Amino acid sequence: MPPPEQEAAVEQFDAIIIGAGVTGLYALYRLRERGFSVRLFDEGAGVGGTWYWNRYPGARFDSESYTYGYSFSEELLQEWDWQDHYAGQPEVERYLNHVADKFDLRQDIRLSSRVRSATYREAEARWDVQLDNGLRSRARFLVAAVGILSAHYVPDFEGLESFEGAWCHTGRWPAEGMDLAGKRVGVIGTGSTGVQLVPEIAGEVSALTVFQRTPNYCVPLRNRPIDAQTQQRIKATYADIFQKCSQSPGGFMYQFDQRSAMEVSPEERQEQFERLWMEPGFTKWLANFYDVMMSGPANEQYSEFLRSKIRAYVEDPILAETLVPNDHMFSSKRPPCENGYYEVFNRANVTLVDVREAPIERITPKGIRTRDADYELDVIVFATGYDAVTGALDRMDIRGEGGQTLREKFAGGPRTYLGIQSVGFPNLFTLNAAQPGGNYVRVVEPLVDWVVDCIAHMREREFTRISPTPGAEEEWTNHVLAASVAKTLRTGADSWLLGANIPGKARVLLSPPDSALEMRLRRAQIAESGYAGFLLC
Ligand code: NA7
Repeated sequence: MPPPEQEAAVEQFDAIIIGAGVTGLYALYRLRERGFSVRLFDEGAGVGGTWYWNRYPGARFDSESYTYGYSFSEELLQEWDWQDHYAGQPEVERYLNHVADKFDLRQDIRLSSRVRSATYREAEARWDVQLDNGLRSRARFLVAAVGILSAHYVPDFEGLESFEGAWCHTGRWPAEGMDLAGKRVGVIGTGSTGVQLVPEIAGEVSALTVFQRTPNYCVPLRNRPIDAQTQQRIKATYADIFQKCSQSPGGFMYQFDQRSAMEVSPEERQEQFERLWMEPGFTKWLANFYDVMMSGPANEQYSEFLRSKIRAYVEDPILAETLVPNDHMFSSKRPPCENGYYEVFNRANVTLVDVREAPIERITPKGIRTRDADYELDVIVFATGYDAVTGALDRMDIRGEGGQTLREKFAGGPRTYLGIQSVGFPNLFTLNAAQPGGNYVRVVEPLVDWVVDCIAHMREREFTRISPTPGAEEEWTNHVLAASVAKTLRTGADSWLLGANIPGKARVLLSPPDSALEMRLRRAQIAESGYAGFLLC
């Protein structure tokens, strides 16, 4: 036990939030609105979470800006003019800073404050949170709003420390930028991030080498600025936009075509594929025939349609084949939205290296060595993704009852009830552990509302402790584990969603099979029933 004078220096709050991204900022706003004392810690020097760290050229929404923004304040909706249909990182970061200022959130936020550990003190039913700088605070409730894709992952390539050039991960792109002009640049990774980055820098660098392990089905984003008339229309119809989002499985404003792709004539099917191809964003995915999202012939038809589009972009047919995905089906991963990605490979200064064929063997002082060749580089960019969902929790030392760590508990995949709470870790709300994916703010806003209502309910009843029942956790975890081994599109690709991108990580779905809509309805029922499946005392 620390001496009493040190105890006095420990600040006390009703709730501590970890993370100043879209989830944490909103949780802070809502908790404070209900009269709770709150402190929010974030490692970054600014607010924004994902939208603070991902400053790489080309970082951009794939959700429509006006469907992604917060819905809770009509004043905010009416005063904020989104510039682009799919806002770029600088615009999103400006928006989140505006939110922090408008709602006076900064007074309760401590930036450049990385949480090192959180320990549950059983006798008091409170969490003790310690920062890297040694500062300690305590709160009844701990809200982990750490993001699903925030623990950036750099593969353990031998020799990286010997590299004489500059390198960075896209999720830690320096605020002052990377000096790429006229340089020989290598990009490892062709997920959404690599696909956004590559066309942005191809014209600026002297030579660009793209190291691809798995090609993806990239679809055109077709971003454009929002004109004044459209801006007015958006502002006048926000209620309708959010209503549509709330009724869709993933919080987007699209509805599937209720027809099967296989019921219509081949001509009609092709006409729809071509028409949607010309439309922006995820229409091609989420407003398509419903069975394009399911394993089977409709998905195969659409996957083949997309392969033909890729072939049409790329002049060299052998190169085109390397860019065509053939080991997974469309929709088994969130499709990267591109802006001139495939055309880049027609440029003389761009080389594609297939590292599935010839794997990266090591980083050398001068560049990257694959099985077949040495590539001399001045800069290496790792667009190699994230240790998703559990990674950011694992990087803190979270200890619950009996000293058990969350890292140990989640070693075989998250063991939670509804992704929200875990037995042995009372009063810890893991807002980002295993929630459904989709249009993120639409998914987390109602989740935050639910958690804040639950905390307010506890205050009203003078409860001090909440935890799931072992039975509820077991049932939910088994439900997710069963979905992880079921043969579905989502389990058919080696993606971060299954932990498959991190060597040694358990292959478990990091998001439940249930849609955001189903989860919302389920949570509402649980609250109405007096929090069935949770023990409150
Ligand atoms: P992703 O989608 O996980 O992509 C990471 C990329 O890095 C992907 O192409 C990986 O190939 C590649 N990678 C990872 N490790 C290696 C090694 N060791 N060697 C070669 N290539 C490697 O992350 P993103 O940041 O692009 O996107 C994350 C999400 O952000 C995305 O889903 C959107 O929702 C927004 P692989 O495919 O594993 O073969």
